[in-house]
Amino acid sequence: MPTPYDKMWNELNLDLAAHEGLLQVLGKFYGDIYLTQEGRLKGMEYLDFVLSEVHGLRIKELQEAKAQGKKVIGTFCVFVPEELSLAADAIQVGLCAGAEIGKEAAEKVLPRNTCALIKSFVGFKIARLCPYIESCDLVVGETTCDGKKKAYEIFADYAPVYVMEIPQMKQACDRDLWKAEIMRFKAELERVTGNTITAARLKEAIKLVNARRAVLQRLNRLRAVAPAPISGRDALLINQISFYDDPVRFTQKIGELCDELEQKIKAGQGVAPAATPRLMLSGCPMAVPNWKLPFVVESSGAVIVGEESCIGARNTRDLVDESGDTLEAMLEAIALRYMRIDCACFTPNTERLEHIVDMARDLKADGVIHYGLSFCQPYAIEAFKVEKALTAAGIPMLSIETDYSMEDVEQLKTRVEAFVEMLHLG
Ligand code: BJ8
Repeated sequence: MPTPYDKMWNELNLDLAAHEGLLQVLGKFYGDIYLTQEGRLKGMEYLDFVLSEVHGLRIKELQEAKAQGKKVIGTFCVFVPEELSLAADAIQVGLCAGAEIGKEAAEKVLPRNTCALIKSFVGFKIARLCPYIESCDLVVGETTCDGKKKAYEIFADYAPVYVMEIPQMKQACDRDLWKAEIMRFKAELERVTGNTITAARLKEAIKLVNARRAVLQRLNRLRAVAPAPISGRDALLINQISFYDDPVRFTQKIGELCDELEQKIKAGQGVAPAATPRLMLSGCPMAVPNWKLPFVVESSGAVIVGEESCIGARNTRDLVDESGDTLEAMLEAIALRYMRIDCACFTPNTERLEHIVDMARDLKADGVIHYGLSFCQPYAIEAFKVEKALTAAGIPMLSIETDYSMEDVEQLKTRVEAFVEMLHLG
């Protein structure tokens, strides 16, 4: 079916037939998983709209900004400091990588036993499916897990790629390396955009990104209330959209949604009865449109009250200190803030264990589901330590490994239902 965006997608060199297939699957999936929920917040209409225009209006906005000389920077990891991109007057978008559709293309250049997230971003590019990737003037990779690190070498055959070196430990020498990487990224952004990052621009950017984190922190705090005022599916969607929507507009809209949530809480209204088991998810990020596990959980008699993930609290927990006024002080504050990210690529990574237990307690979670993408070693191995820490805290955990296919939905449902049943009995 022709759309008003066909010309734009064509100019972006998308494979129009395959892209239409992707949009159809996305629309059907969204309808089944999201629009079937009852009593949703009015504020979710904005998110429904943004999602319905995910490859339309937002891409048009990016193209208009590009026509005015702005550059678009794409990322796959929360380590890439958006503050610097904004201070260079660029737009940073998180590239999603949550769909299976480019898998076949990806498996021509990657081993089959690669995690679904990596296959997805490589497949999206090779199969020409993603207008965000095609809009990017630079894609920033990072040396987190081995799979991603090596996949960027392949990806670089198809797109302009720049790779940041992320330390794997958190000692003084690692902090020095990271600070040097921030400076190197700053220079690269200045080269790509032709703009100089000044103290005034960086200050403004720090405030902007902090404001978006703060509103997501507010949302997370409201989810600690029982009965849960918002579904886990909707909260995940909000976090997913935070990666590509305009930051000012998004922050305002989510602020309004939080006001609405407060009203619901005052009225004692929840999305599920008060006795519904409250579960927290922990582990690998769930990129758009990876809504499989939240759907399975919330159709198994539980409600999700938090995500310990990079598309969740791991990305919003820490703000950049806003007190610095010089460029040097602000760059230092950015380096410090990002070094606090507790990705499983770090060793040791004890902060993550502490964060998970604290978060589960704060959210009054009855149990935790640890989510790992198949073939993701960092999170799969760390899951054993997570379980030990949670068991010591008296919080049950279920470990799930899966990918983006729908083949195991029934099997997952059986396991989640048994876990929920066990929580009821306990
Ligand atoms: S900071 S979690 S966004 S790296 S799932 S590709 S780890 S094999 S996504 Fe991540 Fe940055 Fe860390 Fe966060 Fe590798 Fe695992 Fe795949 Fe992963």
